[in-house]
Formats: sequence, C-alpha cells, structure tokens
Amino acid sequence: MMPSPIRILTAVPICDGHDSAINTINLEFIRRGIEVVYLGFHRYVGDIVRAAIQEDVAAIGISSYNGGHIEFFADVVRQLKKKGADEIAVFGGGGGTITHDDAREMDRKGVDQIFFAGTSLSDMADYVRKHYAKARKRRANSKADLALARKLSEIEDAAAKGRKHRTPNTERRTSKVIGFTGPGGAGKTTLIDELVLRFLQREPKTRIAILSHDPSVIGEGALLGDRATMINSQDDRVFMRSMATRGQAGGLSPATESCLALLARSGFDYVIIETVGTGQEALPFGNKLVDQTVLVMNPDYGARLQLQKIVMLDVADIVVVNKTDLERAKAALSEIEQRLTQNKRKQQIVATVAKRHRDPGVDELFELITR
Ligand code: B12
Repeated sequence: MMPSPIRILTAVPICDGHDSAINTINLEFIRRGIEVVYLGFHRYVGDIVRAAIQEDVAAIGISSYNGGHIEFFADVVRQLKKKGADEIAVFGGGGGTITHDDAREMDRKGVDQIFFAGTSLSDMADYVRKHYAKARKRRANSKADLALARKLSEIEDAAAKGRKHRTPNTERRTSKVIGFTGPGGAGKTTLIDELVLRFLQREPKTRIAILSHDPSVIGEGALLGDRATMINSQDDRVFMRSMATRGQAGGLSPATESCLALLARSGFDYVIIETVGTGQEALPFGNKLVDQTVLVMNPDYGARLQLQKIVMLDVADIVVVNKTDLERAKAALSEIEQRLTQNKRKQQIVATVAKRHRDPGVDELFELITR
C-alpha cells in the first residue's frame, strides 16, 4: 500500500519544437517516482490549462526555447486562476533563453520556479518531490471539470491505499462505454483521436470522456503520453484522463472500474476507455465494464497461427485492422476474417489507416459505434 505518486503535466509552448530537453527531464522525473502527463510540443496555453485541470496535476512544467516565455508562462498562470485552479503551480526552464531578469519578472507574475542552464536533473526532481507532493483539498463550488478531476483522484488515492472507493448506482450509466484494446503500437490512440474528430464535427452537442492507460509499477513513476498523440481531443467537449496501471496486469488500473462508473454517470454521451498495449491472453474489460469492445490490430502480427492465441478475437465486437497501408494488410484482413468466422458471432471487421485524414475505414468504424 502506497500513497499515490506526485502527478505533474509537462509541455512545450506553441511555435516551439524544442522537445529534447523536456523528454530528458520527463525520464528523470519518472525514474524518481513521479507520474508525468506529457502533452507534447507546440501547445496552446488553453490546451495546457485544460489538460492540467482534467488530469488534476499538482504542477505544470513548461520547457520554452523560442522566446515569448514571459507572456506565455504568465498567461498559463492567469488562465489557471480564471478557472479556479490557481493552486496548480507553474514552473519550467529554457536554458539560456530565459535570463535571470526574465525569471524575476515571471516570479512577479506568479511563476513558481525557473531552472537555468547547468542545473542537474536530480536537483529538479528533488524540487518537484519537495514542493509538489502536498495533498490538495477539494474546493467547494469548483467548476465541473475540476470537481470531476478531483473525484477521480480520490478514487485513485483510495485504490492506492487498498480501498475500493464507493461507487453507488454503477448501474445508472447514462453514457455508452466503448473499450479499445490491442497490442502496443497498433494505433489505438490515433484511432480514438480521429473518432473524436468525427464526434465533434458531426454531433454538435456530444460530450466525450476518454480514460487512457499507460503502464507503471506500484510506487513508481510513469510516462502518461497519450495526450501527446491527441490533437483533436484538445477540446472543451472532451474530458480526458490519463491513468497509470500502478502495478496491475491486464491493461487497466486498480481504480479503473470505479473511475469508469463515475464518468459513465457524469453526463457524457460516450466514454472511451483505452487499455495499455495488451498481449495474447488479455481480456481487460471482463463482462460488464463496457458496452462495446474494439480490438485494434496491426497487420504485422506474425504467422497466421498467432491469431489462434489472441483471446480478444473471440470476444471483441469490432476488430479493426489498422495501418492497412502496410504491405501485409491484405493477407492480414483475410486471415483475421477467417479466424472470426470460427466464432459464429456477429463480429465486424474494419480496415483503417488512422493516421490518414478522412479515412473511409475510420468513417465506417464511427458509424458502427454510433449506430
Ligand atoms: C537542441 C537545440 C535544437 C534542436 C532541437 C531538438 C529537439 N527536438 O528539441 C534543433 C536542432 C532541432 C533546433 C532547432 C531550432 N533551434 Co534550437 N537549440 C538547441 C540547443 C542547442 C539546446 C537546447 C536544449 O535542448 N538544451 C538541453 C537542456 C536539457 O538544457 P538547458 O537548455 O540548459 O536547460 C536547463 C534548464 O533550463 C532546464 N529546463 C529546460 N526546460 C525545462 C523544463 C522544465 C519543466 C524544467 C523543470 C526544467 C527545464 O533543464 C536544463 C537543466 O540544466 C539551444 C542552444 C543552447 N545551447 O541552449 C538552441 C536554441 C534554443 N535554438 C534556437 C533556434 C533559433 C532554433 C531554430 C529556430 C533554428 C532555425 N532557424 O531553424 C530551430 C527551431 C526549432 C523548432 N521547431 O522550434 C535558439 C533560440 C534563440 C532564442 N529563443 O532567442 C537557441 C538558443 C540557439 C541560439 N543560441 O541561437 N534547436
């Protein structure tokens, strides 16, 4: 039984592609037991603030090299305040591009700490561990996303202490819950992001929640990196939460079921749940966790015999063969189709290229999900 790890969000500002510093710093933070939600580079202030609130992080770490840092950091502080989330600290660095004079001005504007060239990685991790570990109180009257985010953290904290959080009325789901699973690298996150684009474009009022998992060991840090792949999901109609598996095998976290129960009665039309990359034996969703299961596969699964060993092929409602622009796609589609006929169930098979805009396969999948 362990307390929940410290959670922070890191990002690189708009018009800035210098991500090598933050990638190194992220790894050190993770090594030192911190859960890092990484939002990626070229990110707007609004996206950073929204993500920090939804992920209920203690602090935002920004790595900025292309100038404009005084205004950018200050705007993050300003927008956090506006959204009632000013207890989320803002810190960061940018090597020699942020001068000591700049840092003093940023301090006056509410930035917590700037790290200069020459600071060691371990000093920065020590700072995070010392200053951002405090438990945060839930505020009365907090705005919707903030309140929901805090409740999800409470569920994760209870699970970390070995307690199951009470989730009354689990059967009173108001959302359709769709589970996405499949091996790592099959393109699950990109596919979900493309589906979200279709929801946002075709259904003007639909709200979506995404519960996305990445692996971690109990008491250790984790890189929660799915947001860095998500482009369309940076939208006020999307509530995304990244979860570390915190030592649980099988693709989900000990807190997933309760978090899902909460999300599914929080007014979202759809709740999408994405597992970590799973293996042959995984059946992550059990019986009642989701309404529809999508298995996403890569055409390069090896010999046809491998298909007999993937148990999800027996239970998935929809099997997506993604990356069908790859050479082996035609053979894969026909082999998987034959494998599915053995099950004698009404399973659908869809061929997609999720990285391609307006992919007709993703359109077909969208129809199957919203039908
Ligand atoms: C590597 C690098 C690149 C790589 C980037 C690779 C990548 N994927 O990141 C490449 C070659 C692609 C590149 C491209 C460009 N670069 Co460049 N680049 C650099 C360089 C050499 C190092 C930056 C770095 O990663 N440092 C390593 C980090 C770990 O160390 P540090 O910077 O000292 O940071 C310390 C602290 O600040 C702290 N820190 C930093 N970030 C964070 C974040 C958090 C959360 C925390 C806690 C701490 C922290 O960590 C370090 C601790 O010791 C700098 C010059 C320099 N020597 O700093 C120029 C530099 C940043 N680049 C510059 C420029 C101009 C460019 C280009 C515009 C060039 C061009 N004309 O194409 C492009 C733009 C790229 C883009 N798309 O945005 C300028 C910026 C000038 C300015 N803002 O006034 C610099 C300063 C070079 C210069 N002197 O002209 N660049």
